Amino acid sequence: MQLKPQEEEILQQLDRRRIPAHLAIIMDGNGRWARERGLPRSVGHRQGVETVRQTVRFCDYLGLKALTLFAFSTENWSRPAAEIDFLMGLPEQYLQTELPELVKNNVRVNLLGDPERLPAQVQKAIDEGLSATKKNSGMALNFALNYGARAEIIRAVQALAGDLQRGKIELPIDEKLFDSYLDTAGLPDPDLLIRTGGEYRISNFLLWQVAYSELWFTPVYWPDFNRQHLLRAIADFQQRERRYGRISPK
Ligand code: V07
Repeated sequence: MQLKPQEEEILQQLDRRRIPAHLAIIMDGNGRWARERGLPRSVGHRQGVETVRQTVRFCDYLGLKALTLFAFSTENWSRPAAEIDFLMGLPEQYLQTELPELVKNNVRVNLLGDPERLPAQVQKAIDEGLSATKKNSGMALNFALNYGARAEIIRAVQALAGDLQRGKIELPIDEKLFDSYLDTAGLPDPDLLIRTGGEYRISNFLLWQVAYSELWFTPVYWPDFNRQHLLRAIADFQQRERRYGRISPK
């Protein structure tokens, strides 16, 4: 990958052995990016997809094990119908151009969230992406679509309660068992959560999984987020001391 000199410089300073295994991103600020340029929101979303393309490539290049992107929340259904229609075309558009490269690079696509409410066409496009990459053993690329963390937790509890009733599992219920019912089963928890767009909230994203994640916020709008920003986030992540509630060893 051809990097700019400034990018090379930050990369040199990183500890390549301490790249976060799992990065999660709340991709916010597309609408405001467009508005500030006098452009329709759809242009911001389209530019946002371009940032997704670049980010996925770069994370794979850096050797991340998992990348989770918050693409559409359960709350986003309250947006105008025309905007939702446009957004629902993006998964197919993205996969149409990127799937060959994802397959070639051994990336595995996953979906987080409840697929039931997604339009049939979106489900079909994503199913194709899932099946074309399901045997891949490289980076896990997770799209959270019609996702809400509380709804995910409730779905997990419902499935778990069902299995308990049918005698498929036994008490006690511990964290590991509960984890296996979440949409993120089998993935490590995110080491780092990035939110772009200047808001300082988790907004019902991966509530259980981010219990110990480092949080990194930036005012940069998602369409403007680039490799340099990502490298800075990782550099900051590596500067922080992760203690998981223990006291400092010093
Ligand atoms: C969406 C672009 C990124 C900024 C945030 C909102 C708009 C990629 C996908 C996607 C989803 C599933 C999939 C492949 C790609 C996507 C939506 C919105 C709804 F399998 N970007 N992106 N989906 N945006």
